[in-house]
Amino acid sequence: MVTGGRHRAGAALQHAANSPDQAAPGSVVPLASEDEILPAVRQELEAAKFIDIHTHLFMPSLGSLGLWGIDSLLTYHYLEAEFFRCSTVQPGEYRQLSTCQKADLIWRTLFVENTPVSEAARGVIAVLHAFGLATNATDLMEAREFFRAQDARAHIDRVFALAGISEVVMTNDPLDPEEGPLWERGVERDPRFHAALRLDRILVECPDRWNIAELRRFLATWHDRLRPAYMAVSLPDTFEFPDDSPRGLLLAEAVLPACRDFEIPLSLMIGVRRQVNPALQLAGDASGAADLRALERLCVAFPDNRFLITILSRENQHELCIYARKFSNLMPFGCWWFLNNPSIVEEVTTERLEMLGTSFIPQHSDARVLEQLIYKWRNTRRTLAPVLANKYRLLCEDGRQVTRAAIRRDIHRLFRSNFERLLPGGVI
Ligand code: RAT
Ligand code: ZN
Repeated sequence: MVTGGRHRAGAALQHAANSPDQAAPGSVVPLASEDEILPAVRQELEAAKFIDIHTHLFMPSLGSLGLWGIDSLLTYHYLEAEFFRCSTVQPGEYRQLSTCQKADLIWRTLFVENTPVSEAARGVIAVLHAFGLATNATDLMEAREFFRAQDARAHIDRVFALAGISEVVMTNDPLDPEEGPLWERGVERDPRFHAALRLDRILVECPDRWNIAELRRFLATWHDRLRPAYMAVSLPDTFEFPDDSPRGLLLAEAVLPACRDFEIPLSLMIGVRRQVNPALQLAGDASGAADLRALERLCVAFPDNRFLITILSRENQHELCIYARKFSNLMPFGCWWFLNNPSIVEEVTTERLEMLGTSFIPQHSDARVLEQLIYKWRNTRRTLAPVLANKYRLLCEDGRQVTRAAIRRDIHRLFRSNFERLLPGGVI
């Protein structure tokens, strides 16, 4: 990964501006007509390799933490939520089943007895199709055989190529009883997988068990171990700042100073209402509009910190753009979770382009299962091609010629260098 860091941001931007322009001859010739714009944008989006800045995937050395294959695809919590709407099976009964039995049940219910038109369901179809597997089978035999036959590492290469990405950022929780000990023993790093130090268990679940000095030591140890691209936490819609609760104090006096010292951003994912229906487990969370004045106060109080921000509620999106215009240390990213639907991605990205130009990160996948990268990134490209093309068309109408080189440079900024320049040197 090209690394910039705060002090080398200028150099990284220089790179961002130059490197994508060097390829195809003729790329600086203006596109002759507006009809050429959409195909050109599509081709450039296809050709670019993106960085996926937030996933729940794991590098191979973290073993069974990394999910892949048809049974994991079908038991994704987005699909479980949809399954319970279409079945009389209760969550308690469902939990008694093995993963294969759950996957069979979801396949039969959502894919055989219903047409899989929802975003998450269509995603499974797109993955099967990408591998040349039947999309209308009555059982999962063929798909299971196919995934069983794959060599894990080669399969990752193939999935990344199909998804058009070069790297992903994982979500790493040192306090996870399975994950923490693996890192402590020492794991083989894979340059395609960057780490992110996730702090939910500390800042959200039990902030009162920590004091500031202890957390500073913990963050230093885990920063050394993980070399994370950033620290991250998901926060409720009730998030406030400043706040003299244990969480507020840990954030202000341990986490933010640590991020500043290590020169890494803090990612805040704001607006989740955890476990509104606990019977659904991972699928039981909802969303709520937050008061983004908390963000304003954070940016004012910590001008030397960088914030990667994604917000769950649709209602907060315009306000987020306004704050990004006020604070250059705030980088909006992604259309998170319930927002990752074409209708909303189109709306939110259009708004961001109109208010921020290309100074934001349009999307991350949030993939939990390896092959989800394929459909999530394919959908992003499909939705964003006309959104970007429309902006170039308007620019042409207003009298500025658009070149391939400019399109390529913009895509590189949006999907790579806006993230790269936030990173310190030394990130894998
Ligand atoms: O999108 C999801 O899968 C959610 O369950 C969450 O993981 C969310 O993205 C998060 O990182 O908390
Ligand atoms: Zn996530």
